[in-house]
Order: sequence, then C-alpha cells, then structure tokens
Amino acid sequence: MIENQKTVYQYPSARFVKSAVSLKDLPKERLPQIAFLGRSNVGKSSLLNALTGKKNLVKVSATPGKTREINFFEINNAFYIVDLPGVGYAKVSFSKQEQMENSIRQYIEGAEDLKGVIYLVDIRHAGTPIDIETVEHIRNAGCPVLIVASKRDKVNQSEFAKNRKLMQERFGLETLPLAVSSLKKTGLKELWNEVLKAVSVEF
Ligand SMILES: Nc1nc2c(ncn2[C@@H]2O[C@H](COP(=O)(O)OP(=O)(O)OP(=O)(O)O)[C@@H](O)[C@H]2O)c(=O)[nH]1
Ligand SMILES: [Mg+2]
Repeated sequence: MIENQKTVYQYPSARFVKSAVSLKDLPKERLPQIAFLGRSNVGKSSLLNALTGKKNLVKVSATPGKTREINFFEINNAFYIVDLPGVGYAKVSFSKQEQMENSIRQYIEGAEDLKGVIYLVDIRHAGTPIDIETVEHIRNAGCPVLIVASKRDKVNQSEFAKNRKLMQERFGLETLPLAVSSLKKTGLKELWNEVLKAVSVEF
C-alpha cells in the first residue's frame, strides 16, 4: 500500500513479458492492453514503475530516447500495460525515428486488444504542436485517449493551475486533465482507476 495526501491502493503484480518492434510480435496471450504514450522524457516509464510500486520494473533515464521498443507488462494476469518509445525524439537519426514512429503508429492503429492510450504531457509545456497532432491522430484512428499531465512536482500551484487550463483548451477536453507525479506519488490512485476502467477490469 502507498499513502500520501489522498492516494491509497493495493499495488498490482506486474511482470515484463516481451519487447516488440512490430505488430507481428505482439504477445501470444490475448488480454486487453492500455498503452502509455507521450514525448520522450515525459515520464512514461517512470509512471509505470510508480503505478505498480516497482522501482526497477522499467528502465528510466534522464536522457530522452531511453525506451526504444514496444514493451509489454502483464498486470495481475488480467491486462497489459504497454510502455511505448517517446514521440518527437530528435536525437536518434531521422530514419530511425521515423521507423520507431511508424511502428508506434501501426501498433496503435492495428492492435485489436488496445483499449486506450494514456497520453502524457509535461505540465511545464502544457502540450506542444507535436502532442496535439499525435493525439489528433490517435483519436482519428478511433482509439480512446486520456490526456494526463506529468511531473506535477515540477511546477508551483499557480503555474499548475494555468498550464492545466491551457492543456484543457489545447486538447479540447471537457474537464481539467488528471495530473500525476511519479516522484511524489500523487494522482496515482485516480489514474489507476482510469486504467482499470479502460481495460474493464475490477480488482
Ligand atoms: N521530477 C520528476 N521527474 C520525473 C517524473 N517522472 C519522470 N521523471 C524523470 O524524467 C526523466 C525521464 O523519465 P522516463 O520515465 O525515462 O521518461 P520516458 O517518457 O519513459 O522517456 P523515453 O523512454 O525516453 O521516451 C527521468 O530522469 C525521470 O527520473 C516526475 O514525476 N517528477
Ligand atoms: Mg521510457
């Protein structure tokens, strides 16, 4: 169990299943999937560690471009969380980046068991043109997207309020987006509930 201001829940079991580079090598076992996407360094892999209460389930790095493959983690033997490489990462060569983004796109458009995408946006940037374009693309592909503000601990209260509102406007959201901090472990319970809803699993 973790506890902070308002977050208390039972950590799930989580195990790494496989890395895939294309739709051809998805896991054999058919379970619902939910994927984490967002720009490089936004905190996707850290969030997976924080949500599952495992420090080193997924490798994280201060250098953008850490995650290079489509990584599947089986949660409570009931669904997969899929950790994706970052979008808009400029430090790998253009063709490599294009290859990676192609495989992300193909995965999102083609994975039959994908129930939704959690799209992370660094609260300090409140959504760049690349984020807005990527989210639009996912929505057009018919996949539900939940926009979540990451690194909540990096901004003060007034910046937080301002950027959260900006995010709502930029992404055309009905309500203010959820916000999380993997470092401070805030917002995790709320996000976990959304994950469970998306994969239609109750624990
Ligand atoms: N302060 C703070 N730092 C964070 C938080 N989440 C992640 N970080 C840091 O941000 C950096 C990137 O984290 P990752 O989890 O590797 O980011 P990623 O989105 O998986 O990055 P790629 O795999 O390169 O796309 C690391 O140095 C993390 O420690 C957070 O909530 N607060
Ligand atoms: Mg990563």
